[in-house]
Amino acid sequence: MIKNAAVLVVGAGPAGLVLANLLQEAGISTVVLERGSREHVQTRARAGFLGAHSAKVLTEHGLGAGMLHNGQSHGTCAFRYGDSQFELDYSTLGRSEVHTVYPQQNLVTDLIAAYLERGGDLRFGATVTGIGTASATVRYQDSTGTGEVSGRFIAGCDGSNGVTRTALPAGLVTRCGRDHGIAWLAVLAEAPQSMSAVTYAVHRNGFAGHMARSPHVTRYYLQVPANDDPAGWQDDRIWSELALRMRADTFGQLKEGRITERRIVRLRSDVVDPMQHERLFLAGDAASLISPSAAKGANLAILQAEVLARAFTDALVRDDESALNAYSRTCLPRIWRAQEFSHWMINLLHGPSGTGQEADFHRALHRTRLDNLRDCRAQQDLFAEHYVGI
Ligand code: RFL
Repeated sequence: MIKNAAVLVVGAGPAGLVLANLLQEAGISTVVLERGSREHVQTRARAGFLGAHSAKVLTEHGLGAGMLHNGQSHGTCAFRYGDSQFELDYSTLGRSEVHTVYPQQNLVTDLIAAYLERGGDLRFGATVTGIGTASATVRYQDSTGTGEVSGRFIAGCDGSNGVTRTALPAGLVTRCGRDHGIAWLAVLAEAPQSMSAVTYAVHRNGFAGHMARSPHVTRYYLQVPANDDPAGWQDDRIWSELALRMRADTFGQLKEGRITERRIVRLRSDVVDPMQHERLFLAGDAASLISPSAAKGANLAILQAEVLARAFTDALVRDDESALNAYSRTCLPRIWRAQEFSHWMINLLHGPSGTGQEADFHRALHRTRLDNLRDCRAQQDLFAEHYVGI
């Protein structure tokens, strides 16, 4: 039996946990229902790059101790293409902001600990199966059977395959999106970073990426055919393909290590508009899935959780629902700005395939786009502003 609370939060990812912590800080009762086990959510490796705004939100609300202590500040990225490489020190470009590298599973672990330490009600193994948007009721299933819990509001923070977005009535809500037709083999290696910067390599065989996660763990990406089987990618094959696309012979060998994760990630994006109906409000991937090409998903989730926490607080403490009514209007322009930049990054990182005059034409345009970023200060400032900002 789960006790009723003012806000029922579905999902304990970055969106749900930041929201629950901020509401708890404002003295608003919450209950978080999470399908997975605590161990599952605390070990789910996904994001790693937190933008300046995310770091600020976490720090301002006393949730940033782990990030500040163990995270690494990161302010450069490099592009390799043809036989050249250039580096952008984005900490000195645009708004002179940096990323903090802090693995998402560590952040989720910190947020769970903070919420529970302050007496939060978080139910693991509780799968939400139905939503009453007008009554703010949630039906769930856990090890004891099925149950129902009521509140004043529901926050749908259960990701892009969750149940809350399906509760928005089709006739009143539009959902647009696309499968970019591109897949990455996402790899985690028990190895220190091979380069000092995030490195994006454009190669005829496809894109390859290198990103730090911690002093002992590095994330790599390899563009692969959309229906590829990760089991076909043995460690040796991964390292040799990475070395080829990263031009390791020219720019330095990769620091290899045991590969602990290999999974196919399809690049997909979508946006739900509006992100709210009656008493239900979506945040994070539930509202908008964004491809990982520009590392925006967790950052958008934190931003929306912050906006939503403020709006719920206005409604519940000050009896003012104007911010809640404007929630979608407040968030959607920022979501679209992040979507636009992520889409631009997809085009920058993936060269055209095939042969023939048309492919050659697109290849030359693509190379010129990279040259422009290398040579044009105005482009670099714009890039930096969108790359770290939200
Ligand atoms: P999450 O993290 O998916 O959490 C949703 C939670 O809801 C639970 N759930 C349910 N609970 C109860 N009942 C149900 N019916 C439920 N259905 C689902 C799930 O178990 C889960 O715990 O969503 P949230 O909070 O919106 O956070 C979004 C981020 O996780 C996501 O956008 C990022 O990971 C995207 N992303 C990155 N974002 C960044 O900002 N920077 C990065 O560097 C970055 N790298 C990445 C990424 C995503 C990746 N993948 C795997 C797609 C790298 C990768 C490889």
